[in-house]
Amino acid sequence: MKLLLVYTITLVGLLFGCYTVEAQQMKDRPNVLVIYTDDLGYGDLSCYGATKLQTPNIDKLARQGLRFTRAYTTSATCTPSRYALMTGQYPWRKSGTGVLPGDAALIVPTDKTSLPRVFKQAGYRTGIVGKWHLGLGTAVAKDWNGGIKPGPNEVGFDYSFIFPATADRVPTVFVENHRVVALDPADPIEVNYKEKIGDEPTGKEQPHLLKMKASPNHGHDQTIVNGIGRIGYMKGGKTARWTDEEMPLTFLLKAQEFIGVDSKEPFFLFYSLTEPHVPRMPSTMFKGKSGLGFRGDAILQIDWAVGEILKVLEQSGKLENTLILFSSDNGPVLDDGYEDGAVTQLNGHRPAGELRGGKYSIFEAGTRVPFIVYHPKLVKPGTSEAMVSQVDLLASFASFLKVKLPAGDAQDSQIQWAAIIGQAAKGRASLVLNGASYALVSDNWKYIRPSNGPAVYQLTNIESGHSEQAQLYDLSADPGERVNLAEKFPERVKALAAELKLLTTG
Ligand code: NG6
Ligand code: CA
Repeated sequence: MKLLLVYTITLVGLLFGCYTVEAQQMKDRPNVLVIYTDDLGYGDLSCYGATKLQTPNIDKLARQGLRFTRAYTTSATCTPSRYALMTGQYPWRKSGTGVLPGDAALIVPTDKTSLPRVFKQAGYRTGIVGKWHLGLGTAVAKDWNGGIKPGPNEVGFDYSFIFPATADRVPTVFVENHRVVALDPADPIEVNYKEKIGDEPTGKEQPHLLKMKASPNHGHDQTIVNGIGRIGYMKGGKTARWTDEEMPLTFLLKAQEFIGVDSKEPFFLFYSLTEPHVPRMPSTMFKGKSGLGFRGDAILQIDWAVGEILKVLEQSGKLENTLILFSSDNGPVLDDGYEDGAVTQLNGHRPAGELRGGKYSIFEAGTRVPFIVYHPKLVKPGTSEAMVSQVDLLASFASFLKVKLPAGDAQDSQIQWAAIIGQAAKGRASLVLNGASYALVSDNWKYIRPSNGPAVYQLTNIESGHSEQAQLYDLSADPGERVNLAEKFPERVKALAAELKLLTTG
């Protein structure tokens, strides 16, 4: 009898103990805020060495958090990088993951684990505010005037306030949980990427109506919205169209609202800024502020928005338990379609820092991006040289939150949680990169597969990395990829080429 009592007490004690540990962990789950910029380069922030502009708010995150020097996106453009971030899968495994037009169908599977679903499974309130660019609906032809789905809400976001593609592509409207915001049903929207629809002016036909000139040959000369020529044609939806100068402020307010909600659950917010992607049309208070043209102004605007977000986190008492991750979807570009002063007023600013190439490129500047992780308790402040990729976030957060991934989901996502919070100095052993060509980074070595194409993209004036010769760089001694060591180390080239082939065909 006595023994039974002891057993019972022990059992209850154990159960209670477990429960309290569990409850404690649940209570302590951090909010997670991913701040994801569009085309921000490795050298674009003062905490990454920029001297021609100052980004004090982001620098503060870097100072109090962990700043990575070898963090990568999977790709040198937006859609594939975002696809990898959302799915934990290399984008080149699936066709149709290149830069999407504004009317594309959703490319993220709705029946697999996604980054927001990891958080949902761990009991989080999930939201996305900002750029999407992963397609909407099941087909290109769709009705923009009803419920537009599937989209972010169908892949794991409880709340979404997005624009469909890029700021330079139609339709230039916000979509909040399936519906175009402020749409007048009497003025329905139509979108077409093949031919002109409606009788609204285009940049090509009536360039005198433009408030910002399009660069020749890029193609930003179709429907004019807010004085800016876009890629693609649209008609209708006049009341719903955004004003570029206001758009980032709208996103900021929506992000702040989401963060500020008083709820028992922690939040996961993917705050996906449009800056400094084209068209750069910062709000009036930032125009001319950087002295570097609208691109520099747009970067100051990002920094300001980060400061405003930090204020709301502080005011709502959430800052001390929020993990903030700041990064970018691909490298920098100056002329990406508009004459906005990015080239003419560069003033010695180096958007890629010491790295070679830029957006679209297989050289480092295409995919190596700013990456800062901040949490006052969880993250050890400092600088990390660990190699991490955004494709790893899914599995890393899943492991931290003890969410089990079904076999086959997020196949390329590695658990790099220890590196991400600064507990491990080493991250990935190797990583596949995709831009103009494919590359394999293995420890400090980078092998670029031979490929055909222009060495310099004429439109953007960016070194692509295309070469018919194999390229091998020692990134520790030569991060700027100046000295091709392929001839010196043929065996290494052979081994890396074989490994890359295996990875990309296996
Ligand atoms: C390119 C556009 C460029 C930009 C990019 C997408 C041309 C010539 N250029 O095709 O302006 O919109 O797509 O950028 O059309 S990304 O960051 O979303 O990948
Ligand atoms: Ca981008």
